[in-house]
Amino acid sequence: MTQTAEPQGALDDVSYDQLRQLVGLVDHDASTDPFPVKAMDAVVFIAGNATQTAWYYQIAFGMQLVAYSGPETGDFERKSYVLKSGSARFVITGGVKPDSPLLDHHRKHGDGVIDLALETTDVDKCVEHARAQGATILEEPHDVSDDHGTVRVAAIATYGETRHSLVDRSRYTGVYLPGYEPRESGIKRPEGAPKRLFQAVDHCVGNVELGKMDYWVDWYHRVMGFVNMAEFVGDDIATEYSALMSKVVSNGNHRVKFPLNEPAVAKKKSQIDEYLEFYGGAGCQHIALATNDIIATVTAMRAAGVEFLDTPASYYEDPELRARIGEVRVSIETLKEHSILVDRDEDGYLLQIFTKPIGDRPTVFYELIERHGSLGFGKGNFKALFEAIEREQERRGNL
Ligand code: TYF
Ligand code: FE
Repeated sequence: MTQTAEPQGALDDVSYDQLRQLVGLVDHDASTDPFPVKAMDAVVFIAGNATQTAWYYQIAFGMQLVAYSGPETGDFERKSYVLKSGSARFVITGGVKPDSPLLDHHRKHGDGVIDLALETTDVDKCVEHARAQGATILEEPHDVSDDHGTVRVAAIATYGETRHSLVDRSRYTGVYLPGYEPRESGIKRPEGAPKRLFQAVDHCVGNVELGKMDYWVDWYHRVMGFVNMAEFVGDDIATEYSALMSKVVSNGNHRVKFPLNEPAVAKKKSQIDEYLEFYGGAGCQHIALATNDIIATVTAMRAAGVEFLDTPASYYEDPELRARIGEVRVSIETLKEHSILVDRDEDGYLLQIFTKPIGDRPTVFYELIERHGSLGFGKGNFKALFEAIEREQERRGNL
C-alpha cells in the first residue's frame, strides 16, 4: 500500500497532507518493509527533575500536558509527564526512589534522551527481523492492557545507552499507555499565543564515537531497513570547518529521519567530542521540530527565555546567499532580525534555527525547521552554523 492518506485524528489534527509539507514526506510502499515504522511514537527524556522540566516544555515550547504516571497512579519508582504538540509526543521521566536505575542513568549522562520510541504496525515482525540481524533485544514483545485496550511493546538497543521502544497502539484508545492517567496543563497560555509552536518531530540526531558513524548507518540499514538520504557531511567539509562527519538514514517515506554524527579529526576539538565527553558516550544530540511559522515560534520561545544561536550580520549581507536563496516567504531583513538561517536546494527551501544547549551539560539542543519543499537539512548553512556552535563551545572553555 502506498501511504497517501491516514485517518484524521490519529495525528491530533495535523493531517497527512500537512505532514507531507512539514517534514518532507515521499511516497513509499510500506507493505514489504521488513521492519515497518509508521512514525516516532515518543521522544522519552530523563530529567533530574521531571516535574520542573515538564513545566519548561509547557511554558517555553508551548506543549500540552496530556498524561501522567507516578506514585499517585501506582508507579512508585518514577514520575513521567506526557506532553504533546501536534503529532509530536515527549515523555519526561525522573526517578523518585533513591535506588532507581533511572537515577544511575542520570548520574552518568545528565538530562537527555533515553528512548526514541517508534510506532509500528507489527512489533513481533520488527523484533524478529532485528534479532536475525544481531540487534540487542532489551524487552521481548509483550502486551500491556487496561480498560482502554491493549498496547504491544518491545525495545531494542541502539547507540550508547539509547533505546528504540517499538509500540503498536492500534488496539488502544487511552491517552498514552496503560498506567498513565489523563492530565491537563494548569498553565494559562499567553493572550493571543499561537495554538501550538510546532506540529511534528522532523528528525532526531545521534552523536556516536569517532569511527562509528558508518557502523550505525549500516546498523539502521540492516536492522530497521532504513535508507540513506542524500545529505551528508563528508571528509571535505569535515576538515575545512565542521569538525564532524554526518550521514542521514530514514524510513521509507522519510517520516522518521535519523542523522548520525561522528567527530572528525580537525584543527579544533570537535563539538561532537564535547558532547561525547559531557554526555558520557554516544547519545541523542538534537531534535528538530517542524513548524509552519518559524517566526511566530521563535518569537514565542524567545519571549519565554529560550536562547538561540546568533548568526553574524555578514551571513545575511553575503550577495551569494541572496542570489542563491531568491524569494522566500519573508524578507531577508526579517530572517536577520530573528537570526533564522535559510537554505535552498533543487526541491525547495527551508528556514531553520538552533537553540543553545537547554540543560546544564553542553549536550542536548533543539532545532526549529520550516520546510518549503526542501528535503534537506540545511547543508548551505553548515559553515555558519558550525562557526556559531564553536563560538559557544569557546565561551564554555571547551574549544
Ligand atoms: O541535522 C542536521 O544535519 C542539521 C545540521 O552537530 C547539523 O541540523 C548537523 C550536525 C550538528 C548540528 C547541526
Ligand atoms: Fe538537524
